[in-house]
Amino acid sequence: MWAEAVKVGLEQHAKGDLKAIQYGTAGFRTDAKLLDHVMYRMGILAVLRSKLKQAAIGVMITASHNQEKDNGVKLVDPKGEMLEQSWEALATKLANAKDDELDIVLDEIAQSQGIDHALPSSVFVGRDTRESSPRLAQAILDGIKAVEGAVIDAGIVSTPQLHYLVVCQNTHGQYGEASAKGYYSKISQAFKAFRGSNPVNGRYSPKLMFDGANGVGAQKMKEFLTFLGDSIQMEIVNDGTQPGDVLNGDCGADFVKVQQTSPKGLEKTRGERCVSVDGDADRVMYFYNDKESGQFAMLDGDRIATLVAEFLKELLDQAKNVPVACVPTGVKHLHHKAQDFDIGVYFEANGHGTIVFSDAAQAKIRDTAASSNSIQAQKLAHLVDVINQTVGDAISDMLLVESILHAKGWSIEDWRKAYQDLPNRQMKVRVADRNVISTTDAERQVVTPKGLQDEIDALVKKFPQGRSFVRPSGTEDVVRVYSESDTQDNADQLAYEVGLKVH
Ligand code: 16G
Ligand code: ZN
Repeated sequence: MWAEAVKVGLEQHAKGDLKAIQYGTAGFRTDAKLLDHVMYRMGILAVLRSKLKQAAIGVMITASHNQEKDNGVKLVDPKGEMLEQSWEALATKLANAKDDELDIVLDEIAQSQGIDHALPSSVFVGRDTRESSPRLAQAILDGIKAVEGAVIDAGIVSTPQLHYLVVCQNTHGQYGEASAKGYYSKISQAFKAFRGSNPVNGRYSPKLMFDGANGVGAQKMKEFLTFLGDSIQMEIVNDGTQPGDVLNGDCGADFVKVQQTSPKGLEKTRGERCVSVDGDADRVMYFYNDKESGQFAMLDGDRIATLVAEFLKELLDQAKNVPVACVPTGVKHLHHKAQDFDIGVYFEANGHGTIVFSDAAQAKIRDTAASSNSIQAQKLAHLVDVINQTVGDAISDMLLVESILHAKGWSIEDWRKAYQDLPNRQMKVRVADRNVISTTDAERQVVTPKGLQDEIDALVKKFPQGRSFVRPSGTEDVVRVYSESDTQDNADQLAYEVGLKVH
């Protein structure tokens, strides 16, 4: 059964004595040199998953905002979701199997999952612009071929484009046409229909500066612009075409968020609305430098979430409060929870997020838009199609924000003035073992070590409007401390004092 898989594995994609690796929050991610055998095996695993689900599966090669020398791989489930958690363990097991025990582990997986080998399969493979990505893509294709799976090579795509392709394929075109052209035309048509013929409105101007992180986002944005016509006037920097351009090097959404400063090429902007995306274009960050003072101001995922939620509330003409829910850190938890609502809006502060509509809500919006003269219903129906509901999508999210700012006639300063954040601080604390800290209540209460939560509570009480949370990171060997208070000094002091307790 697995003779070919073992043979090709041994001869071309051997693991040898490389150390074990884990399927983490966002798939496997490490130095690209260590990933060849992992890719090969994930190609095989994707075929098995496709047979089990009787649907197309996606495999994306990217290390997102990590440095160029890293790479990674994540599997995309049939509805566009991240790989089901129970399979993360299978992926880890397969990736770490000895070369000559590949058949044993594959048998175990196939039998425990009841996979019928006679069934057909289909796997979409996409990759970002990293130098290592074509070679790693080939390893995945070799894996798929070794178990006679069927592959659709999507080439260079953004992560959200790959999710979109998988969903379109599995819904037989109901979500859109499963091609790059299908993606661009669906979103751009909805964007133009929502906006109407006048690109200017009030203090909103269609001029926008775009930082492509020297990655796939820049390439895809350029393709997108040919569909958007003059509804947007964009200047792209960090497009990866200039000598010395480095993926995520002093640019991109993560750089802007973490450094709280403008990326390379946009430092000298004054007042212009600027946007940064990350290395696989699933995160977006807005910012500007003040016209007069040049002071940097950022509008992150929190700002996008509130902008969108408020606007949807207005469109729906509901005076009621918007219910809020909390989940542990990580996109997969957010996406899942958002699906409990008719309309679920979620964004991480880092700029990853989207809006999901239930089937019933979607049907109602479309019916009302078609059967009544309600301009609001028609606007909402267009907006639904601007959104890539399958996963956080930097470019689709950007067009959503642009739509709302245009509708409100807002400049980026108007947006920032919508509310004032409490001063806050995020801090990393290095500890011997981050797992001694465990939490509950969506990571807002510490359970162990015993007594730590009481100490945090006591400190928080000393600070006006104080709040502080502590949790182990899911991606680094550190503990994260968050604090807020009435002034920046107080927020910093609170974080510092809580940090001391964590040590
Ligand atoms: C990963 C997650 C992100 C989460 C972050 C938390 C995906 C695609 N990304 O980047 O959602 O916010 O990890 O990392 O799932 P932390 O626990 O180290 O703060
Ligand atoms: Zn990313």
